[in-house]
Amino acid sequence: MISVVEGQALQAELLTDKGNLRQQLELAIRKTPAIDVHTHVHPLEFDSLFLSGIDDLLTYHYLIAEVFRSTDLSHAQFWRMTKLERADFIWKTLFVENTPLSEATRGIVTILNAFNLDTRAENLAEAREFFSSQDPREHLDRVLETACVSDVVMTNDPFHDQELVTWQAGIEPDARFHASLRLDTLLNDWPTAVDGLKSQGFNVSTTLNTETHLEIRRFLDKWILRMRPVYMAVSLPADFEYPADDERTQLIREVILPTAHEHNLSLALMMGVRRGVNPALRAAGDGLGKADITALERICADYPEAKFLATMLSRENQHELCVAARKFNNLMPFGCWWFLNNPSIVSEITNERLELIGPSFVPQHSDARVLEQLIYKWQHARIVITESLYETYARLLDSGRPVTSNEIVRDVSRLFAGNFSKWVDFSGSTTR
Ligand code: RAT
Ligand code: ZN
Repeated sequence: MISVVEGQALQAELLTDKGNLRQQLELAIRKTPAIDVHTHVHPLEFDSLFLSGIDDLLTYHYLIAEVFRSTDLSHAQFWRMTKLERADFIWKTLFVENTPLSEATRGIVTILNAFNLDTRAENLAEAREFFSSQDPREHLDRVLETACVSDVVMTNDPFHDQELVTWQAGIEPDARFHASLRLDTLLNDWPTAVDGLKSQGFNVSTTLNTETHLEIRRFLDKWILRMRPVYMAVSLPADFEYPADDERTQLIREVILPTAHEHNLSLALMMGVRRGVNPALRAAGDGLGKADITALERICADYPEAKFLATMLSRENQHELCVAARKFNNLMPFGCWWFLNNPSIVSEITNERLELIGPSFVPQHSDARVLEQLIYKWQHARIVITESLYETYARLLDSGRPVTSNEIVRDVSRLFAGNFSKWVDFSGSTTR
């Protein structure tokens, strides 16, 4: 048995052999629990918002978009099907009649494999039987453990009916799940927000005057008290401008940032989405566009006391996001979002970030919507991040500076949890 002192000495040993370096890194990455900083997963307490099992997995909007690449079926015919029929159809089309080469299809394979289910099955009978026979709570624990995720941040828009009903019923979510207060309706769809605010009893007018600002503030205070979010967030279109002569800028300046300041909350800016590029695809119909980095730079410069998390959807924005983070230390880049969450691009972005800002970023979030997606999204992310870090440490070694296992553990913990928890002042599930 190794004594504590000997163990410490071992961990402090310089890793001058690349094989050993890789081994220690793989171990650290496998064992370090991640905080999943942005998902759409909900715990069981949220009833119909809790998605799990093969039918929810196969009807993920990433796969719905892909199935139309390999069928002549019309959108209308597809939407007339029940959820189970859609899942059968997607399985048959993308997994039986075609090889699941894309990232989203491979994700399903990874999940089935994690549960020892047949990845080449002709139909979904075995998978359905497996998922329906699981005890939901034990299954949730098993998924989080397999994914090695300690904490999950949800997306919670208080204008969303089902969210509203659940929170108003006074639920206490599973302690590993944390809210993020999503501001999309408020900042991107002001007319709908006005109706929603009125129906929740807030006295707002369409014109943004002082009284309306105060009422929105009261609305945010109420929801912050109820949800105890770890940050506030908004997804922004590719043509987002700041400052601009519009409601969004006014709301950000007069209401959102003062609220963030008062409650010590970061604001996550998720830039570059183009909603409804093909409405026939419904939730699968969103696209992307290159956003204007100067909007992000200006907001960071205008509010040096505020803290911003930022992710951008276009590959073309990634390098400038790193450069912006070098200029503004109130800016934390996070994740490889949505259409970027593919090994080739995650690898490129992670390398770029390591080269430009060292270990001072949050490399990935899952964006999972269905519980078991946590398994594939994190397994795939860990493989790519391992490669990027390995190459980085190996280059450092070649330059004459070996690292120790302790340093590897420190870096991986920072990347997978520490950077985020420090940024948002988050104490995690253990202390709630
Ligand atoms: O990745 C996704 O599932 C997208 O549909 C969006 O939800 C996106 O991540 C967002 O948060 O707006
Ligand atoms: Zn998302």
